[in-house]
Amino acid sequence: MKKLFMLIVTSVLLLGVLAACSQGSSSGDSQKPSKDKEDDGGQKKYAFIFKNTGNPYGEKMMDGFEEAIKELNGEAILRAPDQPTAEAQIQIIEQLITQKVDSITITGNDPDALQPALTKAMDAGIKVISVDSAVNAKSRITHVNQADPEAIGRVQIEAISEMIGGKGQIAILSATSQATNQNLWIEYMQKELEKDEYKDIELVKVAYGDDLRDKSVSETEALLKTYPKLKGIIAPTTVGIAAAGKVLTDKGLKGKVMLTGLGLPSEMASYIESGVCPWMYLWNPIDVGYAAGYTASALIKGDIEGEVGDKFEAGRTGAKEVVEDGDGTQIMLGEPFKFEKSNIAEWKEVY
Ligand code: RAM
Repeated sequence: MKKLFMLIVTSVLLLGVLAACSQGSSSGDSQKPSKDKEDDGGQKKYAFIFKNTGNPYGEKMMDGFEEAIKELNGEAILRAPDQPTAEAQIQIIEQLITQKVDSITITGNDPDALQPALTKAMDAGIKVISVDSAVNAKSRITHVNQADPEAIGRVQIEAISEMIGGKGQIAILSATSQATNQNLWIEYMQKELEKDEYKDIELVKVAYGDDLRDKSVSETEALLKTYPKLKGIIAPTTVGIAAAGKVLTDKGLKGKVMLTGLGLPSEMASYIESGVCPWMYLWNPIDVGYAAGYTASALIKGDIEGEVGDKFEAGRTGAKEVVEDGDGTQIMLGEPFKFEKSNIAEWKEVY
């Protein structure tokens, strides 16, 4: 009996030692992007960093991201600095590394300046992706792109040209001068403008409202003052286009200075209905944030590596595939959608 008792005690002790050893090895691996980490059953921490606070577009994107993370039983950590700068985002990245999040999804305020901080995050095993405004290919595993940038640039030039009868001065009211998404779209606008059919259109200025409402208002006012013959404004930013819509309305310039660009239907409905902005474009920011959440999860689970040809299911937004993007990769979501008088009432309730 005593022998049996000793055997049980020894076995229990041995099992305890084995369990302690295996726990030790898995916690030692917890910084590495290994399979062990995703199998540990703990709730994953998914961080999202937008450009800056106070932008309803960013809030919609974060709503979609949070919705996806809830479906995935994870914890969503939603952050945005007060100002749309790279420095402010770097501080947040550093905090998230210390917090040991499992993924960071970032809308970059600069293509290159975040590279050291994001590389540090990836070295710590954090899955880093960009969405909406890309960081360079070395700073991320992949990028979630809302719509084809060439199409985004082209449709805005086609629109303003039609609105002003193919002739006259136009200006662009952008976000920050470092914003990768706006800069890429503007590049495609400039390429489009080289076509012969636009030879009578002159792009006089690219102004930067920094996605801040007041600055976008004062930049619009400055454009109108400096270029009294201005015929049209393209604002490829939801903050900029709403500010320009207000200025043109307040100054009674409807029909004199035409407005188009990328806007949130909920913010732009009255200007579309009044004719200040006859039509504009966007995509569904809720779906963009949602698909980004599923992309981060597929990386954490090891379902994809972010390489060309990788495929995964992004919840209600369906099957996705990783494709090429210059020297990196991306997931392309769709085409820009046109909002006009006939459909704005329906969409202004959605986002
Ligand atoms: C603003 C932001 C965002 C952009 C939209 C169209 O809200 O700059 O990054 O995608 O506009």
